[in-house]
Amino acid sequence: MIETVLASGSSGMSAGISFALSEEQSALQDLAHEFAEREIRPRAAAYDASSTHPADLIDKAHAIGLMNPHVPEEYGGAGLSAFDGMLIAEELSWGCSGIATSIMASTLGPAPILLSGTEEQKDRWIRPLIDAPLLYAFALTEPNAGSDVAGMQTTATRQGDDYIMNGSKMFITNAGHAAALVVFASTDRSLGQRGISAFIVPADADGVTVEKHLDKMGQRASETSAIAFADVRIPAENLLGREGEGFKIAMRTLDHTRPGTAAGAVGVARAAFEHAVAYARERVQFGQPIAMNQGVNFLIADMAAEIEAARLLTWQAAWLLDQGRRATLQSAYAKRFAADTAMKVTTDAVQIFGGYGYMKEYPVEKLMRDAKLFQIYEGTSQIQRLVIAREIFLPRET
Ligand code: COS
Repeated sequence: MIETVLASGSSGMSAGISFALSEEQSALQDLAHEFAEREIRPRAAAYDASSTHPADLIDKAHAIGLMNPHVPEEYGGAGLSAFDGMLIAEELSWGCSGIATSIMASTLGPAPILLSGTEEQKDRWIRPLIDAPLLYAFALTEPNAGSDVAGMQTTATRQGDDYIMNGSKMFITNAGHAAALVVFASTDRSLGQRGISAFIVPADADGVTVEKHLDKMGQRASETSAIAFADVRIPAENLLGREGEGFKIAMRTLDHTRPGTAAGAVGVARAAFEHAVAYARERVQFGQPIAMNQGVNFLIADMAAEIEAARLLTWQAAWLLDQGRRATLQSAYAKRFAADTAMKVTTDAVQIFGGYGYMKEYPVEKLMRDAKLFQIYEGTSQIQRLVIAREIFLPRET
């Protein structure tokens, strides 16, 4: 009976969900947008061309509080919500997703410490992130173990009060500029994923070698490198969680960070959409703006609807995380849909620009290159589908 349903709610039927930002959230969004517009956009093309690490912009982002916004107040941070993080990620990525990745990867690196670290570990490793623009890298992928995390070959062998790490990692964002790395390694290879453990490794430890950064297609302002570990001695106190919990720590971390990556994809798609709309209005062919052609404006209409849908999925995943609920399924929905949307929208934006769109002189060429990486890092679009299918057919406890 509808009367029973109505009687059960004390604050009215519309309470509990809202798409309106609070005043503080609008101000945060404005802060991130202005930073993207004034600081990031004017430098994006140069960083893309030179493929160098945007240290100056990282320093500025840190100075105004846009780095590591989720660090709780007890460790000196702003304690912003996952939802707030979506607002920042979309705006920074609207400015340039390569520069945004350099800034936002500073959230991925410390995330396992925040999720699984002891009080002492958080005090030692998280607090300094607020005082200085330190970067921590997240080192999971290996040359022969990308999607198949459990297939990793890096080992950490207990020796007295230490672990000795040997192996290598691949495609590690900010590795060459990191103060520390959260590294996943097998402490017992016979146990497969249940033998993986997570360690905090100071980047200057003996035996850690960061290779030259890799020459990428897109997001070139974000440096990506391979790392080698040769008999690296790590104190046992740097183990995160217990031995064998590393795989689950990695998966929980990605549940928390994939929505932010999805929000970054939304930012890239939105930038391409805005350029495409402006161009379709001004480009005249056959005596009228090309926006008058259904072939063009249907592309624009699909872009607009899909960007909104992608944003709402990221907001939903963030909302669940802020409720302290498991968001594996919704994070995968958001990452899969937003990444594929960014690829489609940027490709269509190039199409609308025609020959000019294929030229480096116009902004959509870069956006299309940048978009591709969203379908690959933090789990490919195929891995997101695998996670979604598993959650449908083999749902785990919330
Ligand atoms: N949160 C907590 N625990 C999780 C989890 C999650 N999101 N997902 C899986 N687990 C747990 C499972 O419950 C299972 O626990 P038990 O051993 O106690 O049963 C364990 O982890 C293994 O899970 P599963 O069987 O699903 O692991 P698989 O190796 O078959 O598959 C995939 C895992 C493929 C989903 C995983 O390897 C993955 O996400 N790969 C992509 C990695 C990635 O994103 N790389 C990008 C680089 S990081 S920038």
